[in-house]
Amino acid sequence: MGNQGTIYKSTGSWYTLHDAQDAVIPARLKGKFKIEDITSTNPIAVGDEVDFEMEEGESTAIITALHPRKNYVNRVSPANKRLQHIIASNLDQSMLIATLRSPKTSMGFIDRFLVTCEAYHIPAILVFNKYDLYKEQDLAFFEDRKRVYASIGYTVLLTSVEHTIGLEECKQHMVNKTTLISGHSGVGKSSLINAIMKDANIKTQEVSDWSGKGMHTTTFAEMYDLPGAGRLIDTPGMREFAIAGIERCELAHYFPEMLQRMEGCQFNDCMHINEPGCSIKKAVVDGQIDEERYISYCTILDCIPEKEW
Ligand SMILES: Nc1nc2c(ncn2[C@@H]2O[C@H](COP(=O)(O)OP(=O)(O)OP(=O)(O)O)[C@@H](O)[C@H]2O)c(=O)[nH]1
Ligand SMILES: [Mg+2]
Ligand SMILES: [Zn+2]
Repeated sequence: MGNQGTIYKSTGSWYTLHDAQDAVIPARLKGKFKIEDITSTNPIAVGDEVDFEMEEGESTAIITALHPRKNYVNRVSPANKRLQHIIASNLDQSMLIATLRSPKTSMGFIDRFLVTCEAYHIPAILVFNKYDLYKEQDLAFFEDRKRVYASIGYTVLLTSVEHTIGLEECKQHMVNKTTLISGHSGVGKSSLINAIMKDANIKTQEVSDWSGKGMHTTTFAEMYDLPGAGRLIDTPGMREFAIAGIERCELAHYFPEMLQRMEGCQFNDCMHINEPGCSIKKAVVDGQIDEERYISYCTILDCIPEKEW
């Protein structure tokens, strides 16, 4: 008889799963495990629900089946551009940790992240961390971007893990949800999770165990239970966020402010670049669509190859 579990960590060939009683069990795949999605580099990802069997006479398990995923976030594999790497699955929302100082996150990166979240119907929250390092012009920039992204419908938060600013509000957005934490290396993803777990009186031993290992560079995605209900998934910092599996004609659907207006375009197949009667371009000129967001659209579009027939 099989058992059910949830994957909390994946380190290549070994996984850590939590069973229904919350026991932590190291697990791996059998050679013959059926991989349904051969275009991904990892058959099992953090957040996956699986069936497993204990290995005879061992305290380790064999994963025997993968339950259907509610959703997942992936990216082009850095090792092989034809393959995708699944970052995590069964998410309620995705939180991008960005910074305006040390290091600086580009708005293009933020928009590529948001497009991917839209494509997978995963609500996204933007968190600007390291507030304590921001100069006056950074704050003005933040306020301007907050206005733009909030008008599109995204939640935008300002935090300083270092100075404990904005963490309560951040935490409120995490309650009862499985949240993927993403962003460049060094923006404070692990620090944020650590601060939020500590505030909630997680045993200090568990916290220090974990920070000793991955505080500066998290190397594998790992999920943590929030006290009460909810889960946070820490991920390794990513340098780039290349768009995987989105077609040129779909792209505008993943810019909510464009989706909302594209019915007004004269042509059904308008790409919103140089077609006449384009309501998107008009909205950019009229200041209803942010010019930087429109530039992001054009830049991403340029990177998606034309479909081969
Ligand atoms: N000044 C300042 N430093 C911060 C803040 N938050 C985190 N840091 C520092 O930023 C550095 C990187 O933090 P991490 O939490 O390891 O960053 P990460 O995003 O998990 O990085 P990777 O695991 O490499 O992806 C650490 O030295 C933190 O102390 C903040 O709000 N302000
Ligand atoms: Mg980290
Ligand atoms: Zn158009």
